[in-house]
Amino acid sequence: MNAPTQSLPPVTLANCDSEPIHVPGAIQPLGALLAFAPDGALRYASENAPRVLGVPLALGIRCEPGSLPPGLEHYLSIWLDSADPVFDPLTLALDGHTYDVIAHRNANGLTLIELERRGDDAGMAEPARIYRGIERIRLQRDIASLLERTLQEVQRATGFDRVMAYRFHPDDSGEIVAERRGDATLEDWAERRYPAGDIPAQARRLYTVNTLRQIADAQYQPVRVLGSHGQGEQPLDMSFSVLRSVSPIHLEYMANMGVRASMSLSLVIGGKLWGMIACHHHSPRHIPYPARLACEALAQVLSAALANIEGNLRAEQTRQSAALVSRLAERASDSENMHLALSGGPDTPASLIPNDAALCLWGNSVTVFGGIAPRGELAGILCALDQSGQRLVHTNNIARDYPGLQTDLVPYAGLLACKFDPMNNGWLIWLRKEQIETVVWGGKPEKQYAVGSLGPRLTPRGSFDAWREVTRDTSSPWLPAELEAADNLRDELSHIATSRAADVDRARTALLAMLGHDLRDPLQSISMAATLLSKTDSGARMGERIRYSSGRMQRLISQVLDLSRLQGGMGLGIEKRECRLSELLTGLIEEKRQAYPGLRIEPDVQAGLTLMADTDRIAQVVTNLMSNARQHGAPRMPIHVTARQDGDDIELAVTNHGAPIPDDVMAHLFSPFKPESVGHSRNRNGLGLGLYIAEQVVRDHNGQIAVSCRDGLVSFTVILPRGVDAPPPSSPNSGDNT
Ligand code: BLA
Repeated sequence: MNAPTQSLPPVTLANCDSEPIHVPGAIQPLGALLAFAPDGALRYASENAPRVLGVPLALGIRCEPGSLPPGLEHYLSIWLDSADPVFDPLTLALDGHTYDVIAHRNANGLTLIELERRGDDAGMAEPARIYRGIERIRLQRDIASLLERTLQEVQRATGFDRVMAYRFHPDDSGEIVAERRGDATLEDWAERRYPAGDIPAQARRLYTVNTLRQIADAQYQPVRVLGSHGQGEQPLDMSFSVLRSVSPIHLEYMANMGVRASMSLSLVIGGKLWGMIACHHHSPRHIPYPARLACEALAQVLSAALANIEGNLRAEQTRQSAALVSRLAERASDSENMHLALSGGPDTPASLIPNDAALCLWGNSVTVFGGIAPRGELAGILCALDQSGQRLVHTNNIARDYPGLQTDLVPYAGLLACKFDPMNNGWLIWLRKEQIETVVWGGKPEKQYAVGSLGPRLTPRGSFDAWREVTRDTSSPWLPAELEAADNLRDELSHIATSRAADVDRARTALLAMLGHDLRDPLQSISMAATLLSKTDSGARMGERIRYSSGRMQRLISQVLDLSRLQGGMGLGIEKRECRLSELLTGLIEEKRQAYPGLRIEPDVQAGLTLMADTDRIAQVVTNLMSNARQHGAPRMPIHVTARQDGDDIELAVTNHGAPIPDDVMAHLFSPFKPESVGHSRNRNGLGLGLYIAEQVVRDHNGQIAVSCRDGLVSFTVILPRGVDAPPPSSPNSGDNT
């Protein structure tokens, strides 16, 4: 017989997830294995098969009639003819030993027959007794008692020293969620966490389809499985074999823990490994096949019950979170203030999703519903969230995904945020700590574990350290249902915010129109009366002041009126005629000088500039730019007003000396409503509408307005097309150069 040759790299800690554990080329020495081709030729046999069966065997040919034990020969022909891949087990007496004969057809169409010798079954229950446990498991109503009861049944059935329920987290790490120890001196392992790599991906895949395995003695000597074809032959696929030899890495792990025997049962829900029932024994322990099958049945009943409970829990959770979302939405629509709405009741957004802190940012203030607020400035957090350009932002590793936010969000590692009100910077935020902080490592003094040739990684302590390493800086992940709940709340609140914004908008437009129309008339009268008053001796000064103030007020009202027209979509009603720009500028500069004696204005205006434009509106733009330059420019420094023709355009600039405009002010310079926090100094003298309207005027002239800050100068530049019908500039000598 030839040993199948496999030129695979040696298995190490680094590559163990690519170890092909389904084709180990060996079995555990509990019995023997034979594999037959569909034509009945013996293709593989374990090296010990001739001894176990007491007959000589030749690979590559059919067994001689009468050479196999009679029962086996009979069933072999039935199995070879059967279309089903799973065959009934039988027992066989060979050489004074009882064997369980377990047969199945593998993925390559080979019929595998395994003979497993019965061991000493002291301390193990009869299968019938084990099956009765199914009824007791079924009576349990919640996950904890289901697990507890199943562990109890499995321990009674098998007598293992330790029986654990091992549950996978969404990141594939595992946690011991329940445990029964047969010996009071054993350490308590409940709640311990293990990294995903302790059960590598290929093992999980295998365990999802093959739900039962045992290692009767981890110090076994594997028995080789030999094939008929020699070199280049495919190794035998033993995915569903009961005697399959297991990974040497896992054997070392067991040795380091002092565990001599194990059995594990998969808990599979919806095709996914939910967890395992894992059993340990500190001396060799071989569970007879019928008892293992019965345990597997318990695990399957448990899986079905878990699936049922989890399905109900999920449905209940969805129902509760929908109810909570609608309660919060109701409160929000009854209140003007999101903070009061969301915090003013028994439940808050913190109740929606498990978190270590939950906050609401809205209108530049914050409510913390639970936990402690993160360390950083809200403005920075808002800014980074906005930059994401998303309405739902989530990560379980802030340091990796939003490094800019990491220090601001200390002490948190996980972030789920959603934007529900863009007008008011409204964000709901849930935060989670690093997982490691919420997990305890046993706490009891560690027993000394052995360390094998692969180093300390393969010990429970090494495992925990590895888990800590892979979960550093990460929180538990945000589950799909949690993201959906957050998005539902965001959706509801954002509808409310949008419809409120629409109401506010309508009210504002009405107010603006009222201000514009109704206040203009009385102001006109005041202004006229002031003119009369200023002509009398005694009232001259008072009259001037009233006239000045009412003049300013009239300008402000005009702006408000313009705004209401713009917001109402009516436009500014621009009427273009020939506009003599050079003369207009001269006049406006003169007016400014008279109003502010001592103000230095240095014009450099090309003579005779004309364009097609609304002269009053252009005057409004220039006046606004000069007023800004006067208010914000460095005192006693000149204001430069320049105008020149540039091809078909006219370029007009108003420049003052002064510090650059800060970025936050710059961002809202041309918008009608500035955020409360910025631009106080700029708005001191008015509504801050001037530049907004100026930009609209310029835009209505198909022009552009831009600002630049450099070399200690702040410069507003307006480019206006001259318009096709405008006459060419008059000769340079014909106008007076201001
Ligand atoms: C398999 N690893 C397993 C199994 C378990 C664990 C339960 C199933 C086999 C069995 O039933 O014994 C892990 N067992 C644990 C853990 C505890 C436990 C976490 O009792 C905690 C109490 N294992 C590693 C590392 C590697 C590794 C680092 O720890 C690889 C780098 C490999 N584990 C590994 C492999 C298997 C395995 C390859 C498959 C064994 C097989 O079926 O052939």
